[in-house]
Amino acid sequence: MSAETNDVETEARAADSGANASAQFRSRMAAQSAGRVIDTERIGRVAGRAIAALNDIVLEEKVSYEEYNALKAWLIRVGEDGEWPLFLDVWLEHSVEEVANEHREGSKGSIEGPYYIPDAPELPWNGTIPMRDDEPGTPLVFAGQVRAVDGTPLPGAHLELWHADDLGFYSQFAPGLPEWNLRGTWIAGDDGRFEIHTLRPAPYQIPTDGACGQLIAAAGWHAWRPAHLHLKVSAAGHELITTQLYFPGDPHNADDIASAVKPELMLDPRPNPDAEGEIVDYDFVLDPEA
Ligand code: MBD
Ligand code: FE
Repeated sequence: MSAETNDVETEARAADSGANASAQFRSRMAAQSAGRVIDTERIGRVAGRAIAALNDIVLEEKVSYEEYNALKAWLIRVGEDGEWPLFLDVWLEHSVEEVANEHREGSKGSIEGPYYIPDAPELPWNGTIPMRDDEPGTPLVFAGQVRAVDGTPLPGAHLELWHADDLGFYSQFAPGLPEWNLRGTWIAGDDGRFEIHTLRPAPYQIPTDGACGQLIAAAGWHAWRPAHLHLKVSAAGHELITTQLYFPGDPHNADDIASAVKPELMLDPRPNPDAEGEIVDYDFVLDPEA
């Protein structure tokens, strides 16, 4: 472990991480929103229901002017800290994911969260994730096969993996980490098989020094997500799945702040008989493209 590198990493500030997440989101949105048609009826109904729900809470809870002004100040700070992506992904995305994936017969999905970066370096089916020479953590071999719902292997499937390091930080969202640290894209072999060489991620605490952390402290909640791997798995003619995988025994599997754990997403690692660290099998099943 390099003490020097990690000292820098732990100086991560909520507002810097938030600014990066907001900028990333904006650039990806710009590409998607060209030519989008505004559905006035739909927006009127959904936005109207959201506003009505908030008004009901004010009336039922008899919210005071003091509380209303505290809310206003807090919302302003969410924007200043760049934490709208974090706030929405932690407290709302899980329901959007549920709706988006309810038709699927294949693998279960989970939320993307604020820290995905497209176009991570491509690796062969059995490649090692980009990491520092002295990257701390337990080696993890993550092996499996990508198949269609009818069982046909999907050669050349892409598996994008990104995860936190042993201190719980993501590259490009904390200082001092190489650009693509613990981010990669594996290309499955002719049989749809992959063998990813990485490290076990640490549990992740969302930034405590920003607006979201302020809410968590004021509400008496905790800021933890259980340790997780983020994945996007895709193959030609099939629907891309965005998901996360978890590790048994994590203290926050049952109370993830982002409500993104599902029983089907639990890994079952065992000691690796051939090398230091752990090995785990997990297969992905992709639905056909609509
Ligand atoms: C994360 O790492 C994450 O995965 C989510 C969903 C929210 C905040 C941080
Ligand atoms: Fe994450």
